[in-house]
Amino acid sequence: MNASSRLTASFLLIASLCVTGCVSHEETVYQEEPRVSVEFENETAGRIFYEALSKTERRLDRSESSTQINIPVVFEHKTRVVRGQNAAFNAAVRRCDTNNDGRITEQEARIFANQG
Ligand SMILES: [Ca+2]
Repeated sequence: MNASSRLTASFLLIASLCVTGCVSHEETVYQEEPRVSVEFENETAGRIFYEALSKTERRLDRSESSTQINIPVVFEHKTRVVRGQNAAFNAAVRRCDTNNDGRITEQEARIFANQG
């Protein structure tokens, strides 16, 4: 095989990879984390917090991120990360418990609920 034939063979190999869809890989990763422990000042604080959390979850459906790596022509890799409900709960607690004392007061819950 001479140099010209090798070049032609390489070109045909790359072209056939492109025509057949190249190398593609797609994966979904589910991430769950333990719930942080938190206490509420009173029942009203808990109710306001959980109502606001449930509105947020309905609006966002589920936390999800996506990463896509493409090396043109030859390789494609997609990763989709789906975060579990505990992650949404923990993020809400971090936002709501503004002084980070592990206790959500009625005032903190009302502020969190009004942030939407
Ligand atoms: Ca607090």
